[in-house]
Amino acid sequence: MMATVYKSTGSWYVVQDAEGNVFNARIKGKFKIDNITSTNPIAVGDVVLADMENELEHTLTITDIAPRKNYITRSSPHNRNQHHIIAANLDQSLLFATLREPKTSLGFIDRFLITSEAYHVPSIIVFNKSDLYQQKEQEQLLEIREIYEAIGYKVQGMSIEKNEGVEEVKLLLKDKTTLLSGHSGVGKSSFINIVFPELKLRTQDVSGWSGKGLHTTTFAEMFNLDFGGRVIDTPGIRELGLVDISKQELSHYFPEMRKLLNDCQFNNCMHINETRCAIKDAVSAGTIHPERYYSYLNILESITKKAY
Ligand SMILES: Nc1nc2c(ncn2[C@@H]2O[C@H](COP(=O)(O)OP(=O)(O)OP(=O)(O)O)[C@@H](O)[C@H]2O)c(=O)[nH]1
Ligand SMILES: [Mg+2]
Ligand SMILES: [Zn+2]
Repeated sequence: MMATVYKSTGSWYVVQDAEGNVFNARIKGKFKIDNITSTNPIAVGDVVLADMENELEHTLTITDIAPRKNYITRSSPHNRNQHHIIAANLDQSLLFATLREPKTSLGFIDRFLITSEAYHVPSIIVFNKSDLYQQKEQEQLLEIREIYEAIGYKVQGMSIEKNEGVEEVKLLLKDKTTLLSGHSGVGKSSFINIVFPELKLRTQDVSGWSGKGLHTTTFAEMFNLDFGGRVIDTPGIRELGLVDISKQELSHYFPEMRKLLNDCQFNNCMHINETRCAIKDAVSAGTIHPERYYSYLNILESITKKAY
């Protein structure tokens, strides 16, 4: 039988068949997938082949995994060779960000967007907790919206607390498999709880937030939407290590740079100090935002370090 993975808690997986029957499943033997070395062989969203192990106990044995349409991994900031597959077979990802409690940096947002571009998963940025934004943050949000919408990313404001923008975000989920991602404490599980009031997932107060150590959600889990589609709650990401992106490739994952790359004088231009560089010209002309170029240089530097 075929089944889809809804949750992984280590050696056991919670899976559903096409009729929505739920089973606990585990792997027998070893299989290697997609030539990637990951800490987890199977992830939420994977489609697997399975045999009945015990009918009374509703357990299955997973025998194989179907080819993935795509997947998103993260590497540990401490061990970049260790990849963890966050989820597979996604239609889109919603990056939850906040400008207060905790503040999401533009650098983090860019790293996330680049990872999604590299894995061909379209992303949308959702700024939650807008009820906490003072004038300063409201102005920041306008500026951020301008930066990202100019590149082609949708930016949506939301306050779960005040129930503003929530319906708009729900509409984005219809008939799609959506990954919710972002730092710990930005409100991913709170959002799921609004969409599925019967679930009552654990969420946690971030007053006196130190930004460290607290992770309320510990395993990724997928839920079926009654209006069509599926949504995946994930544990917060503290720092996003970039996976398998070379220095030469990096600018391809900035959509506003990608379309100019043919105009650089050198086809191996890194857009740092080369002459007749279309990217640097665009930064000077204001068509590429300096913050994005700054992110580009920052990420380039982190890739350089990785090589040693
Ligand atoms: N003021 C305000 N607080 C919110 C809002 N949305 C969520 N929160 C609060 O933020 C805190 C963290 O929310 P969670 O939903 O647990 O965050 P999470 O993203 O799931 O965190 P992890 O599971 O650790 O990744 C909770 O105390 C929520 O009540 C909002 O729109 N405004
Ligand atoms: Mg959570
Ligand atoms: Zn260039």
